[in-house]
Amino acid sequence: MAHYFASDVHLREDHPERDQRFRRFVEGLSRTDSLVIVGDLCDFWMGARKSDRQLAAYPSLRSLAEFRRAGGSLTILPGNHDYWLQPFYGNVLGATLLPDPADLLVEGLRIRLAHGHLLGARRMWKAAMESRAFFRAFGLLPGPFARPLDRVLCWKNERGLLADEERHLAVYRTYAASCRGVADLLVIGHVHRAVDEPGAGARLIVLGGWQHRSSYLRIDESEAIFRVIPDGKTTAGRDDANASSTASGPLAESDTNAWTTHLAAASGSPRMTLDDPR
Ligand SMILES: [Mn+2]
Repeated sequence: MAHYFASDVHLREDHPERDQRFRRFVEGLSRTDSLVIVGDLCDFWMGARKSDRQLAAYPSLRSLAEFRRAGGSLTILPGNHDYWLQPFYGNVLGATLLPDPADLLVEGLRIRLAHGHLLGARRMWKAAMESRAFFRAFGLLPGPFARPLDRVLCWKNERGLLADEERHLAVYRTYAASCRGVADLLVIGHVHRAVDEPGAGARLIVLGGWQHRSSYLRIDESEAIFRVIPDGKTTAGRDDANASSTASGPLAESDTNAWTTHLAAASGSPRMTLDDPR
């Protein structure tokens, strides 16, 4: 059995490739595994504008429900995009819901989980968009009004992306340092860049978005591995330098471009206490 952590899949109907990538990952899990999703599984666009029934029929969400029904452990810590989907996650997918932040003990590793948007780096206008009223109102807007609004929000996100990521990462690093002695790993989302930094306090793992690749943390009784698997065959930079095709886990067979980090050595020997997150 193994424990998996992923975040920021941002499922939405106009990006079926994310659905395919994530479904392949979920279908590769075994029924004895556990999966923890650290927020923003569904994008705001899809979450606000679909009924529970429509969401339940969406392929990768259906595969999550099947994984759960087969005996898999599914835990969701909601993010800023899917905070209002908690009833759907709990009642329809059968997920256990976690508050933000949450602490887990997994194979002896103390893990602090947070989505990341509540740590102090987000802009005021984004905080206002996290209200239930905005979620409801966006869900009721007719398509011809909602689509341009969605495009403006995406454009605004893209335009300031680097600065926004750096601002959040600076806050994450400070927070990771403050977790010294309390957590071995700070596992976080929201920022879509995949990051692994040993740091001075808890080791900082930003799980990374699934917009253009797959990434997840896998912990079993012998090791913890952070895997980032770019889409397609062509990648540049450090992804190739750390290429590995030997790691196990979902998506492992075709992902010769993956980079992996073995955390166990850097975090000291994990104490072998098993504490299932459920
Ligand atoms: Mn987010």
